[in-house]
Amino acid sequence: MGNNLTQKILEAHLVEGELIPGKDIAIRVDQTLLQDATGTMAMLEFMAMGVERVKVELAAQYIDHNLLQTDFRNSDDHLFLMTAGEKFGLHVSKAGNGVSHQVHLERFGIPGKVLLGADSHTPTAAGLSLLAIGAGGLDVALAMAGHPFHLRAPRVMGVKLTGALQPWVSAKDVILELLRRHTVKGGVGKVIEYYGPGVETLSATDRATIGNMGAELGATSSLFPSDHRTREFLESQGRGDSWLPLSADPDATYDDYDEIDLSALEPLIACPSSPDNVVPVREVAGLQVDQVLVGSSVNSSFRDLMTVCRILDGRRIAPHLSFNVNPGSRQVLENVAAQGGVMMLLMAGAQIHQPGCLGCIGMGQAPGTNQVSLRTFPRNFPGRSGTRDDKVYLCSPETAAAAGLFGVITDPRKLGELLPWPEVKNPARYLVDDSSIISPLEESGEVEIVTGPNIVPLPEFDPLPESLELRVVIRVGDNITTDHIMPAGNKILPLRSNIPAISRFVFEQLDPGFPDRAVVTKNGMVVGGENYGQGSSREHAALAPRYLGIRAKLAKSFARIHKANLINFGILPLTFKNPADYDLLEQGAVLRIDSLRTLVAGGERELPCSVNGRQMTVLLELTQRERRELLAGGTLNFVKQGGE
Ligand code: MIC
Repeated sequence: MGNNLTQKILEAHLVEGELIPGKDIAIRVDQTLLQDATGTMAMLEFMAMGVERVKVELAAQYIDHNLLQTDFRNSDDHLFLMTAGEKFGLHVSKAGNGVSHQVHLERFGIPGKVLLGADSHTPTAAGLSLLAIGAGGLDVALAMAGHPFHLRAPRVMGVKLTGALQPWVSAKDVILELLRRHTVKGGVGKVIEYYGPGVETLSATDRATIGNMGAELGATSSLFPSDHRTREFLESQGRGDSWLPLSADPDATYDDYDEIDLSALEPLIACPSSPDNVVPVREVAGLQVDQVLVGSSVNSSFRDLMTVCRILDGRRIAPHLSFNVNPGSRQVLENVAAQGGVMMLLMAGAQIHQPGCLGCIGMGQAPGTNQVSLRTFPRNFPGRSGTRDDKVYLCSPETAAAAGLFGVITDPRKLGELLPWPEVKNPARYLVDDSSIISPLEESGEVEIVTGPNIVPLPEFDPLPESLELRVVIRVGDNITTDHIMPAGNKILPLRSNIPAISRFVFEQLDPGFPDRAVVTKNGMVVGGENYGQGSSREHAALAPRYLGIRAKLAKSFARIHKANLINFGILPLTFKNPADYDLLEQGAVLRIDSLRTLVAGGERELPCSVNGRQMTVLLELTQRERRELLAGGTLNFVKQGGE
């Protein structure tokens, strides 16, 4: 029986454990990715480890999130990251050079490598056949310091692609179809591996689109074979020598199967306010649109932007509508400009922004009250745009452009009445300019790290106590996102390196009284439903609640990265043995666990406890290593005490 590609890459990187789904394994990391919003904290964590230089083949630091300089803070943080990057041997991509995911594809990705990134959309690198995994900043800092990455061996879901996409249908529709079928928790614990004859009809950046939003399925990663399309992209970047062919064995098997006939797909759209709320575009056609945003984290490649340019060429954006373009990188913008695309956008009435994440993380571009916003972004969680009760739809660049012209949601196939399908070919050789990437210095001993007042030292956390009396500070429902727990946006993102300040915003949208109540409670607990903590990799969604005194989260199930972040910062990630107990644990209820350290150290899965005096059982499903981290009060304490 042959191996699938995920197994092959994991096997080649395995340093501990066996590749049996669900079992703890550790893998060697070749490349790391930090962006500025998660990177300041990750860099502080790396510095706390006392390592002189990064120990991976390639470490990249991108400045792409905190691009609005409304005061000194973001600028100070960027200087901190640039000087720390020089000191420790990272490549630093400066503000304005583009979104980490797109730039990493262009300049650094190498097929078959393992990439660990402090951003849940790191699997965009699936476009170049990297096994790319999103993780909390501390896990990435550990990898930079030479530690392996620990995870549960994933199940591998093989998705067979057949046929070819029809005109006006594109890669975004493929991943929206998977979200429609499998929901935002359907990929938890899995790598989604694509195979079959339809794969070669997709370019590297099409594959990147699909990999990016695999994060919305909750998947550990997504993977494509490395073939002639991969080579074509690397050659167009002047990096053809990085190519190598990679694929599953012909007789490979998978743990789960699915199949998509690309020819049968139609344009799809995710309705407010979840990426899996997917319907055919025609079902919501006619709804007035106020704002369109193309680009950012996903669908910001040359092909995507140039497709929009060609559709808008010689036409005008509907008068009431604001149409915005956020290029994925400076390189994309330069190449679009070289082919006349910038003029097409300007003459059509579009606004062109600097390359970067921008509205995708709520850094500007918020829609107005009751406005409908169509975005090619990966996420439309409630309020993430910066506007409460927002109405954000996620769609392909083709659907976005159609709405731009008609002013209402429109099936892009209707564009066929105006113009022939503009099949955009990627340049055989992109214009490449790396002057906005600062390469590591050979000798960095003299470099001084500049730390502005916005960089506040990491809080210290105490070890797990022998017993805990935990009061429920908030009880929430299913699919709570990290945007609910620790919102982003222009006001809060600049506080990512200042835990005391950012903790004031925990659960801001759902319950602004949460931080004060948590502090008064001292040993607090959060109760949640299914898939608690889905979405971003931001470790602040664990770190800030921990700072406020939250010691446990009890949920029906957890999203992968959030659970790892909870352990990293010494928060017990408990699940219900009997999900009906959820009803007993309303706000104010008290759960008591005795002999906690002994139970945790002894590897007990079932923890007996009492709620308001009544007996019940909660589950702690952790590996021995994770248990030791929790006992130490978190992973940083564990590592400082010599833990491996
Ligand atoms: C996101 O989509 O939420 C982001 C921006 O990519 C985040 C990173 C962050 O919170 O800084 C992510 O998913 O990890």
